[in-house]
Amino acid sequence: MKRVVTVQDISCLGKCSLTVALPIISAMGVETCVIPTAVLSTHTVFKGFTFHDLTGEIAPVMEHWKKENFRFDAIYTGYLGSFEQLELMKKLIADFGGRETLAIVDPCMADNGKLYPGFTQEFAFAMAKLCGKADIVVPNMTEASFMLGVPYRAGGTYDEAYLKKILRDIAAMGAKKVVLKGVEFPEDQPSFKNVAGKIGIVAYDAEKDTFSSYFHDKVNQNFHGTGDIFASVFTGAYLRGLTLEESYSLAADFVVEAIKETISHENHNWYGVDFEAVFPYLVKRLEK
Ligand code: PXL
Repeated sequence: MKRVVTVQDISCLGKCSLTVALPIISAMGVETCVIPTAVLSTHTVFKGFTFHDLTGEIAPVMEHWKKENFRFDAIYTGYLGSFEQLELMKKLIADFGGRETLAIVDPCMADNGKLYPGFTQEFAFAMAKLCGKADIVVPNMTEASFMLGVPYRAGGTYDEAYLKKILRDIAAMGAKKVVLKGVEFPEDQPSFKNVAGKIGIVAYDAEKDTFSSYFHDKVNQNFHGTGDIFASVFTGAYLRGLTLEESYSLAADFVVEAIKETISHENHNWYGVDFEAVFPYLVKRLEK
């Protein structure tokens, strides 16, 4: 069985970070070790959340694991709350990474043109340095723009040439593969056809200098935690041996299924999606 270590916070209620990564990756048949970075009563979109920092535990956990000679097939980092945690993640990748260990970094810190509460442009540049140590990074357009220090351009306002430059510039920071989420073109592009009115993923493989993509119908509702669900399914799928394209397509499809399930209930909650109800879909797709 493949084994991943994922590092992110525990938002006790909120359906994001570790409370989605652990069930999803485990359900995909991959052993999921965790390093919790903090305990929050909820994610930071709620008002009045409590916060208990666990940064001091990270190095001791890593030291113990080194003594035990544990190995991981992948390291997957998500929401990180401080510069110190970014440095610790570089050390985690340096100490446990290598040819047999994939480093996946989700630079989870922004969406819809804005940084999440508590984050700064300086943090985004520091996150870009962590992304430079990764094999695969999975930013959305907002995160990519902040990491590059360029103005955010909303979906549908850019063309293929602009998008390809963003992907190449992110890869130039060091990552081998860039999986960019939430891409929307206003109309068909030279290499991306049948994309008008759709949303999708464009990925860049820097070693091969090739682009690939997956576009699907847009569901007009934004939910919190879907980026974490995407990164978790992507990680699980890739470790289960799916190709890069198959992995991000499955991740996107699963997020859409979870959103559709959520909005099919009249009094659905606003803070996260009902991914728990669509696990059968995920498992069936993996069996194919
Ligand atoms: O879903 C990303 C995320 C994870 N963890 C915490 C968050 C957020 C987004 O705001 O606040 C604590």
